[in-house]
Amino acid sequence: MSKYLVTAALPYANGPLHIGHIAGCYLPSDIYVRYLRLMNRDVKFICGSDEHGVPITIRAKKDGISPQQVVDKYNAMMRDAFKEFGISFDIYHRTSDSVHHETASGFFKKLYDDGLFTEEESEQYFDEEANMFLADRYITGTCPKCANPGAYGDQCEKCGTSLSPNELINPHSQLSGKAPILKKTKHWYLPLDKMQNEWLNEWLMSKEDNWKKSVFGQCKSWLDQGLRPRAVTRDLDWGVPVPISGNEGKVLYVWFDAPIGYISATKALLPNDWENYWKNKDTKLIHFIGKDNIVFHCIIFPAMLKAHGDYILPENVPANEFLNLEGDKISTSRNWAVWLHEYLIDFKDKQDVLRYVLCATAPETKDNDFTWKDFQDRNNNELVAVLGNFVNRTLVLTGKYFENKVPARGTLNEMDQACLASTATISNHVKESLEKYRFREALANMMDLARVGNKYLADTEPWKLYKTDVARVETILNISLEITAALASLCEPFLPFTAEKIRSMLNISHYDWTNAFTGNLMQSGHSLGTASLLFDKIEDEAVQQQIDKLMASKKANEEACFDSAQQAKIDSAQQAKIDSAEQESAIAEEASAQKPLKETSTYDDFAKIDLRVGTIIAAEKVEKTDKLLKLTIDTGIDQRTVVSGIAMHFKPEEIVGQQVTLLANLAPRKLRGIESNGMILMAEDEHGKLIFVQPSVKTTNGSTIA
Ligand code: B3M
Ligand code: ZN
Repeated sequence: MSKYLVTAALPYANGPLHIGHIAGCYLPSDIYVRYLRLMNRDVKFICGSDEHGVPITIRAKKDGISPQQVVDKYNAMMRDAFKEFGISFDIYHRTSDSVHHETASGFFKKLYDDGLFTEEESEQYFDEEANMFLADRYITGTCPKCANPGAYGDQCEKCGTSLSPNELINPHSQLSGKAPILKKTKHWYLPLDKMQNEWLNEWLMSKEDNWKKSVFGQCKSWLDQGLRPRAVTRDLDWGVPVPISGNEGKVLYVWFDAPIGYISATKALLPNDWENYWKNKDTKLIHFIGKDNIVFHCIIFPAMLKAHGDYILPENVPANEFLNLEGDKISTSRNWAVWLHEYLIDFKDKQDVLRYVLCATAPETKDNDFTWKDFQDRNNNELVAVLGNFVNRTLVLTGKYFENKVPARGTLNEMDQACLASTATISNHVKESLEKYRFREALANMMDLARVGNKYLADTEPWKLYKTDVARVETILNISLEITAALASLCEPFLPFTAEKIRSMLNISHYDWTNAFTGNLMQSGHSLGTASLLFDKIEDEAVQQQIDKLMASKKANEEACFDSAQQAKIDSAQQAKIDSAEQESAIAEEASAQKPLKETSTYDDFAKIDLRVGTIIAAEKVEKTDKLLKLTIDTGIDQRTVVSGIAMHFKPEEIVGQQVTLLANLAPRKLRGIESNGMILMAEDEHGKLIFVQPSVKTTNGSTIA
């Protein structure tokens, strides 16, 4: 029988969990594992905190505490929140544990001894003021692929591209804010270029039919660009030390050690049996992650495992897209998030409501939006009105008419038979969808069964029949209880707390998922437990409080943004506080509300600026970017190329012929290899959509604006 190793991405222990993390990988993996367990499959569910790397040291600097204190704090916090939310890991480990250090170190040493790494001395960015090499998130700059100004030295989180610091445009240190210098250092590289040709290409291409389109598509595009060797060590003082003598001050790259964390966690869970999973070709290894982790799990970690020689490779990597919040990207630094630990306090005992909403709106195939209004609606109109209502009516009527015992089933009419048949069909659909990682679909199927139940009660009206035909009412409630039992079972992977409640109301303890539904879950004469409401209505005030909380963080951000702008002017060197790149771009985005006035500029400053009227005479999308349009502008003096970040707002064909205001004497700048000569002035309308700043009547191209 095959075994399953299901992993959920190890969250960085640098902050609390939010709904984006949950919807991205923890809830889907938990649903899947609960399903496998119900099917009696041999499964181990592995997770833990990722406690190394720059994300941790940056957080420590920011909070003025040690990296160890950071990881101790957040590891405990996340562990508790997961548990309370019903995420049923078999182990929640941590990469600072000695088992992990030994495992990661041993893994590296084996690859090193086998001569698999290439060793290279190269020039890397160094911050002279901080006296430190700038690995990964210590350096930010503009992404060469999508022009995101806050891309990290190892990855652009906006477009998902994996980067190395020297690819960033306009790099600057997150420590001093300054442009870094280049300095020589030695590192070890995983020769992905070589591996691509040897086996990676072929292996990944064989996944086309089984993996999600979005996941396969990302992998394919990396392969098409050609993989490059990737450094697996860093000049840092926090992490797993490089186990080669004479290399003090170097540690394993966090993305080298973290996935090995899945192995160490399994070792900690099963000290004597872990190899029976990791080195057994009958094990299906499945990684649940968010889309920003795809390259690491689909290319780099498999390359490491294969290089080691005796490990299995992932069977599937069902990565999700991103969840947004109230129309905006979730952001830790801007506090634009719903924090799991706060939710668990504000909505005590409502874990399943959030589980339901996050599964129903899961970003399975595209980014999706969480809104508090939708949360309220789904609770009130679906959980309360459909699932809760059906279960409640069934149990209350049975209590009232039949002393809380399952009544006998008489001869079944067509409607009864159809109802049982639907239950069987739906049960199969739920299983099929779960098997294929289609959790939204599975959940919707489960809810369809509650709808079938409600319709059955509405059509048969047992409360009217009771006076005239008790025998018929017995059958109707017998069937209704049968559906309730099926619902208890089917909702278990999604809504484990609710399943437990229904189980206790029905006084049953066990479900059989391995066999098809036969319609004999409840025996007549069986005594039921005590009925209680499964869900209650969420009132406007409760969601308004949450919305107010978000609005307060929006406001605090605007103030922080204003303060930091002021501060920057007073002393930019002192401003060497580490703002994450995310925060920087967030501040830029935040500008949607009215920005404070900039510092006074002199007439001479203004006179340097050459603003002209021009006309867009051609426009096309810049390949492989979401944001950029390449425009040809007739300026009256010349026809020139301007690359503008407006592709999300306009289709190229819509804007040809528009008159625009052009900052015509801006120094040329290369974007995605295209030289841009000037900048188009834009404003925002009240919905945040960009609009052109243009003369109110058609004017001659080249007219100056002053
Ligand atoms: N800690 C990134 C993240 O939290 C990283 C995942 C590691 S999985 C091995 O998004
Ligand atoms: Zn990018």
